[in-house]
Amino acid sequence: MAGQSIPGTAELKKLDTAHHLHPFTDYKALAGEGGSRIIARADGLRLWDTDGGEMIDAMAGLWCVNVGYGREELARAAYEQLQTLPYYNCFFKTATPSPVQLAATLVDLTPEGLNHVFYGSSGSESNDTIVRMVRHFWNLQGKHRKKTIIGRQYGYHGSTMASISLGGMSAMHRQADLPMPGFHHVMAPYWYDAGGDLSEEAFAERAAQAVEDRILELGADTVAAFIGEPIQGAGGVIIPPAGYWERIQQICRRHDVLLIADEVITGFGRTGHWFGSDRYGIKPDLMTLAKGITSGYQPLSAVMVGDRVADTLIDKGGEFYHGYTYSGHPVPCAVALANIDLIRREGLVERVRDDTGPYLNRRLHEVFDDHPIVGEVRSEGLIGAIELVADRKTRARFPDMGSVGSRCRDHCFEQNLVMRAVRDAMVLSPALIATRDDIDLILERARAAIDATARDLGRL
Ligand code: PXG
Repeated sequence: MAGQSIPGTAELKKLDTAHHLHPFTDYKALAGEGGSRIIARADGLRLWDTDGGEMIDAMAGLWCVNVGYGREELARAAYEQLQTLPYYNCFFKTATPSPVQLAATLVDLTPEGLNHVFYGSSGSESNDTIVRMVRHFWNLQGKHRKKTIIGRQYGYHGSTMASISLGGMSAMHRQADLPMPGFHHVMAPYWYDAGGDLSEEAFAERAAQAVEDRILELGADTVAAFIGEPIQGAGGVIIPPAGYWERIQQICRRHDVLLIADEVITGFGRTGHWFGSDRYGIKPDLMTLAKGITSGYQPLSAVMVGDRVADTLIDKGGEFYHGYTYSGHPVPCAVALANIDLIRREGLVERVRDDTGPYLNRRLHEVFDDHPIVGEVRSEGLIGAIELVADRKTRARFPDMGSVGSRCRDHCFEQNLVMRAVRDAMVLSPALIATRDDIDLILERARAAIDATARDLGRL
């Protein structure tokens, strides 16, 4: 903060509590606990708060800092772009170099058939863009009844009115009187939770069939699109059973329903592939990118638009009345280019696929398979979850779902480990630069936190 002195921790906490409404926060409860932890500095996987406390970040910020903190190359890219051209827009027949270069790079990187890019500054914005595009597309096709979008329970697509509607978070719906008309939700492919005795194959069939059943119930002539995260992140790292995405694609094709892959978390190497769509063989019509596109160093998002939608939009659409002041902002686009370059040069995607991803999976099993309150561990690449349950055999949950998870998250902080709880699942998604030693340290601390939670419950 050049030219300004930074207040001390106590003063910062006081000002924060007095004036700052945080996202997804119970304000009274936070004030009661003495206010926020203030993070001042970060490097690699490490965070330091203003009291000098050091933590290991097993969440890569909010699932986004893929290349880790403190990367000089990204800071330099932003600085140089800020000096050359801090802002110009892409409205009114203009462009700047970095969004153009980035568009070509993204087209190259993403699955075949996605040849156009529309920029935003957040995943939520880009999912709003998708809703606009889908409606415009079907109108241009003369199919004015094709309007409904189907999402899934526990799906998370953002926090604007349209993106909440796409998502399946019931608490968000209740608070905002959503979803809007024309948004429906079906079951998540959450095998551990809803699979009962079904085999993986049979459960994949059942979860995919729920989509087709809903399409038939609504009438295929009214269903515009299906949206899903290849792996559901904020919903609790729900990894789909084998065969699920294949079936979903068959169903979408059969009923001429557009397929939207929300890759905000699964993009840019998280699963050990550039995109979750590569991992599961998904060929989406539209794809949402954000977070890892800049490793969180700058706000940026993008919609990758498949040829079918893009061709219609371009050939028949006339002017598309949609865009944001910062669509294609040169600074985040320059940072994204540097970020992608870094991921490529350091071979981070291959490293996650061949080494650290499989290592995380093996160690999760070694550390937790015998634990009295762990029902399941699961991971894919460097995204994973540890399910805390009352009964390992019956998979019975603890009463008051979420309370054990939040207790465990507090124990993680006591261990200087940042891990997030989703209901009673502890989730992790460390930076892709994590080494085997980092993974060992994360799991050692996670084990200590889960042990402490089990002791609180009289289970250890
Ligand atoms: N899609 C997916 C799959 C996401 O995970 C968004 C869209 C929205 O992106 P923006 O940039 O508008 O936030 C997300 C965001 C959490 C958490 O606590 C997850 C997200 C955001 C904030 C918190 O898990 N995911």
